[in-house]
Amino acid sequence: MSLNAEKFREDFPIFKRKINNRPLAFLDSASTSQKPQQVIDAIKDYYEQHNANPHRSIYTLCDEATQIYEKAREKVAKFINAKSDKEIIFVRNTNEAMNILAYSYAMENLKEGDEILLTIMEHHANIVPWQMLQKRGVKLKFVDINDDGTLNLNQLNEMITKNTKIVSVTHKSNVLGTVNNVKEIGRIAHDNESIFIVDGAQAVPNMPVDVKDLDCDFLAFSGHKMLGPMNIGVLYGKSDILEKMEPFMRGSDMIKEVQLTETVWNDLPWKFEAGTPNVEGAVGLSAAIDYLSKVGLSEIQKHEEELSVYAMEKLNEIKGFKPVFNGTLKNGVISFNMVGTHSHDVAYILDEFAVAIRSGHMCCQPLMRRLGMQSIARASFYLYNTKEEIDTLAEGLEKVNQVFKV
Ligand code: C6P
Repeated sequence: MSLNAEKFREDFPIFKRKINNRPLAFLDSASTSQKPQQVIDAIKDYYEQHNANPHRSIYTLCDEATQIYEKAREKVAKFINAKSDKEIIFVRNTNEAMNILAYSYAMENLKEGDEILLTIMEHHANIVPWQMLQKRGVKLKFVDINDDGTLNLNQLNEMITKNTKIVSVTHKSNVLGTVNNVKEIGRIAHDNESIFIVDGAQAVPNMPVDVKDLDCDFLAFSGHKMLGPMNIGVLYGKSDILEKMEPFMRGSDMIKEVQLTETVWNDLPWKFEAGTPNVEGAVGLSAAIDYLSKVGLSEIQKHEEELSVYAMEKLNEIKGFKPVFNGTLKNGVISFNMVGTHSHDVAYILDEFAVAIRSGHMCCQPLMRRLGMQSIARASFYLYNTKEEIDTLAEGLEKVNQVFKV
């Protein structure tokens, strides 16, 4: 293996835990990752040494809290190669980022007859916020997938029209593992003068993502899937577009001057950050980025590929194992069903072996319908996963077969 996962595991206190007297095999990082001691310590240190409400006074602690919060923003900007930290808006998660874009960009700029081009593999976070635009006669269009789970780029080319004002696509599918050619999709979108949005929730934690290289107008991602805490995420946006947008949430800290009946908005990025910010989240995300950068995103991606290849070899030998797509995709996400067994039963039985996987519709109901399925089981890998954990997954799936007499 290219990464020494055993060594990384020592940094994660949760792996000291036993579940059902067995070591934890956590194969659900696409849902949320575990947190290393370095992230936990950074948050603890912030509360023990520096806590105050940033941007609000000039005493020592307040100044430190402001510096810490804004340094975290600079770190995020460097991590995704943004032009400036003004392009980094702290949000709660990918869902919130998409809602900001739907309210602050789409509701302000789109009119009847305009179109938003999405894909059938989108997470609900990149479908549901756009649906409200239909009230004003905006049409949502969905590009299909090919038989191997890749995106049908020919169809995307055919479906984009002069009315397509927004193209919004996931970089990596949380169900299929498909990594979309977002650079090419962005080129198509921009040739058409459409705004190009990338859902980076699954890509940013697992592979190098460079917003200048992708030339996306917006990128959304969540800290909790990349070793950071919950409730901190990022909306990246090109500053010239963000400058022209109205804020979504209004209140304190996002203002320059308030009169009784009108307000002058603050500069970027604070215009989009109403109220006391999540400093603890930013601190944790910053420590998570340090950790990931030290390991290397390309190395993490390679490790996940190696585990995926190993898993597909091993699991394909098990009777009744039906991967959603048979081994063509090697991106750290293995979605499958066990013949004659509901995915929740699979997850329940695997828990006996301390194997944690996700089961259900994966917040992708339209994709599930397209695949003719109601629910699936999903194992997903990260830097701390090992081949031994996949062996335990296989052991657990044999037990599933015994219980359901397959
Ligand atoms: N997918 C999964 O188990 P939030 O919840 O806002 O942090 O992330 C939403 C989201 C958006 N886009 C993609 C591609 C995602 O995978 C997710 C989250 C998790 O697959 C939880 S539903």
